[in-house]
Amino acid sequence: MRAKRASAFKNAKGFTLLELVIGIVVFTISLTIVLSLIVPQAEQTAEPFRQVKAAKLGQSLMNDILSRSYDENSDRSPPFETCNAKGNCSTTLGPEEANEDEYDDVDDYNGHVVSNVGGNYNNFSFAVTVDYDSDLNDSTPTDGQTFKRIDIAVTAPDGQVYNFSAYRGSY
Ligand SMILES: [Ca+2]
Ligand SMILES: [Ca+2]
Repeated sequence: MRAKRASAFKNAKGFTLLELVIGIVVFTISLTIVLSLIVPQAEQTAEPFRQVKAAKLGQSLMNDILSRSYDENSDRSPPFETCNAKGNCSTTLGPEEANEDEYDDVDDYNGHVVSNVGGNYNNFSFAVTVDYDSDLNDSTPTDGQTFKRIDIAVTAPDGQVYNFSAYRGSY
């Protein structure tokens, strides 16, 4: 009985080192192929999510900017006279205030850049430009002082840029 068991053990062969190495190589190659198929699909799944986030960020920024007055020289209290009526609209567009918290007219955001919004929008960045565009035609800016065009370029973490534009009239 003991002799029979010893003989059975002797006949049971394991894997040789060469077989093991070949097995590992084959496994590695198949894993690489499977991963190369899955990873791009995972990227594509994240794309609409980033687009929605960029749209939300762009829209909320635009709402915030549009809530400011048309111009530094437009009245923000009664009698609410516009700079056009007074004939003193800003000729240089940009902030008159030192801090963003104090921005009070739309063109204060001209040249405003945030390299990382942070929080829910980590690694999202944006840049704002504001210009006079009174015939509502982007190809001919700085043509009268009755409309300002606000452009926001939001850059997602993957480098994709989303552009948002709006006009603010003098009222
Ligand atoms: Ca201002
Ligand atoms: Ca200003």
